Amino acid sequence: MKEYEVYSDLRVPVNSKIIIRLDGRSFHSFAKKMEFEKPYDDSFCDVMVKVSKDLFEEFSPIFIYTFSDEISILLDKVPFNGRFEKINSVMASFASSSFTLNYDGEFQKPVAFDSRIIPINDSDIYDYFKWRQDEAWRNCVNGYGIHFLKSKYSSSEANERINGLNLSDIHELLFDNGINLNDVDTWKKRGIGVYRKNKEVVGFNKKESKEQISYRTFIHVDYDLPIFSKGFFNELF
Ligand SMILES: Nc1nc2c(ncn2[C@@H]2O[C@H](COP(=O)(O)OP(=O)(O)OP(=O)(O)O)[C@@H](O)[C@H]2O)c(=O)[nH]1
Ligand SMILES: [Mg+2]
Repeated sequence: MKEYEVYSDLRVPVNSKIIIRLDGRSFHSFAKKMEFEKPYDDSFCDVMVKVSKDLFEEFSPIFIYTFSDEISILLDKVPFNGRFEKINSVMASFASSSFTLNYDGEFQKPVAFDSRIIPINDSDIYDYFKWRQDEAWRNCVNGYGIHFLKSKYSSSEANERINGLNLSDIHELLFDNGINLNDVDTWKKRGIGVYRKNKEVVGFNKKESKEQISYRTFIHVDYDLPIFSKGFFNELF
């Protein structure tokens, strides 16, 4: 019967870096049911960060980037010998379990994440994350825009109105109504990064009777990401 497992030979090239992107399934309805704050729910964001940290501890990636209901994981070593089905199913189920363990509310039904694999050249890593960060920004402007319009108009009229506006129109509309996106938390505009950082530790060298500085790495959650540049990624690896 083993021959019926027709996708089991599908492999990711093991000599390249890969990005795995996870995305919450039907989180629009989940957010509605759970009455998440709009446009941003701090406790939901906390859970997504906890899931990202659990993924970081388990799979030791170089970088994790999260906004809204998605998580991108950059790995320099391809896990599970590149077995496509294994990577996608383990990553998605690990994220779903972590979400369930870290979430405080009562579930009406199980949550799920989908997973996709993107083999990536070093030279494309910046472009990938810039693409996702631009999406985080669009999400932010649209999120504040629709939230504002729904406070003034019916849901259908608000949707109609926002469809006729581009990002700078929405920015201006919000500004004219006392909402300055420059004052919004950086993580809402640029997403959140998880990566290793060095910490200076001052110890005492008994033999030489003097203070000694060493470095330890720790997992840093960056709520204050810069707008991504190539330099940001050059420093990570
Ligand atoms: N209220 C609220 N909703 C959020 C927040 N973050 C994410 N969401 C919801 O999650 C959705 C994520 O978008 P998508 O992934 O495109 O939509 P989805 O419903 O998850 O659909 P699939 O991913 O295709 O299954 C957004 O449209 C929002 O409705 C939040 O902080 N507050
Ligand atoms: Mg989703």
